[in-house]
Amino acid sequence: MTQYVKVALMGAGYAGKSTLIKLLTDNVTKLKCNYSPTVGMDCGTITLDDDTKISLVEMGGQEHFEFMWPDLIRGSRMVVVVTESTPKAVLKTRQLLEKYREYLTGMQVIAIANKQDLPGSMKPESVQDLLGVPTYGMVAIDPKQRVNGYRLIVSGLRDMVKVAS
Ligand SMILES: Nc1nc2c(ncn2[C@@H]2O[C@H](COP(=O)(O)OP(=O)(O)OP(=O)(O)O)[C@@H](O)[C@H]2O)c(=O)[nH]1
Ligand SMILES: [Mg+2]
Repeated sequence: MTQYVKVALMGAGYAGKSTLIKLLTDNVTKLKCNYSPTVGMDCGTITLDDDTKISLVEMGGQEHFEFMWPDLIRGSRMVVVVTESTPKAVLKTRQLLEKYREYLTGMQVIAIANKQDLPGSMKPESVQDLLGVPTYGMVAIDPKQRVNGYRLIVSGLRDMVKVAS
């Protein structure tokens, strides 16, 4: 029977969660750049092997959807916090992590410092210093980053699911 491993994507609106889901689940060569806020939630699936799939669940980042986050986080093996990489956005993300900390207990949490292509981006190491969780740089609109993104998620789960990486 197929085992589904739930991975929740958390972060403020406009951070790049939907774009990351598209990058990892659709085999497209060009990612559209128009912004349409996720209403409530969105999801995508990554197939690891015949027996294992990862369900990526995006929690809509607009403030009025935040009330759904505790329910959407529940049952996740890992939570990926996606943030824009401007100092202002990272501080906002830090506040969100603080606010939802109790729901993240016992879960593996990593962060993605997205939009590294934009000028003035903080380096992933500096973002990590502020967020206090392992942080990796990303450009989710760049299809060349697909393997990188895939690796981040799969290696974060490595000790829980047996996968060939
Ligand atoms: N320059 C740049 N733009 C990006 C990158 N990733 C995403 N974007 C753009 O940022 C905007 C917001 O991306 P979304 O993926 O919709 O953001 P989201 O986190 O899903 O937002 P909500 O659904 O409201 O929570 C879109 O216009 C994307 O094209 C990136 O790495 N670089
Ligand atoms: Mg979205």
